[in-house]
Amino acid sequence: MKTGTFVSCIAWGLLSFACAGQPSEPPAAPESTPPAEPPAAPAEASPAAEPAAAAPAAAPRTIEVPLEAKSGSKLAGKAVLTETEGGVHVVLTVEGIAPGDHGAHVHETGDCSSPDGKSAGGHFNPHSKDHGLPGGDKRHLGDLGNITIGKDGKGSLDITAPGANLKEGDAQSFVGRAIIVHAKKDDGGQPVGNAGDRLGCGVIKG
Ligand SMILES: [Cu+2]
Repeated sequence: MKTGTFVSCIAWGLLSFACAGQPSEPPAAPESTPPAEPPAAPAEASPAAEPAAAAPAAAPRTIEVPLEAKSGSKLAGKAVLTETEGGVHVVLTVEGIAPGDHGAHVHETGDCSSPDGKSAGGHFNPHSKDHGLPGGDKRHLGDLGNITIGKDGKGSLDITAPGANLKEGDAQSFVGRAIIVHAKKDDGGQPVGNAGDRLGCGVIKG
């Protein structure tokens, strides 16, 4: 072997070695990067949540209205109002006033602040009808007739006011108005039944 060949071989060997040693593989890092995994199971809409939120309570709406004494009376009591298919069912219970009949109405303004109860305004009468007693077509929407008080000073009235409701903001709603119990009987006369002073007042709050 001539020296030249030897050198060549060495050179080739070195070259080969160098070539072989040349790290020709692509860097491991990029390939070894794990493919982005899909995010952990996406939160699927809970099937129970939606129907539960969509179904409002079916119970009829009931509002309890405590009455405050007015015009120096000793009246105590409350009204319980429930919206029904036929109107607003009113159960009025009162004590502490003289035996006999006392006019009861829903008045237009939910304000019982004045000592005589007149802050509650006139009868609730959104259809501008004549005043009347229950049972007739001629009536204010807020006309409830009379509550009869016994010798013990106690009495109750159970009546449904047709056409009224307890919906917020509705033109025929009793919400935001006031219940008044008067000193005298509502005789059905115009314009408001001659029922006299206001002995009790309660704001119908929604
Ligand atoms: Cu009245």
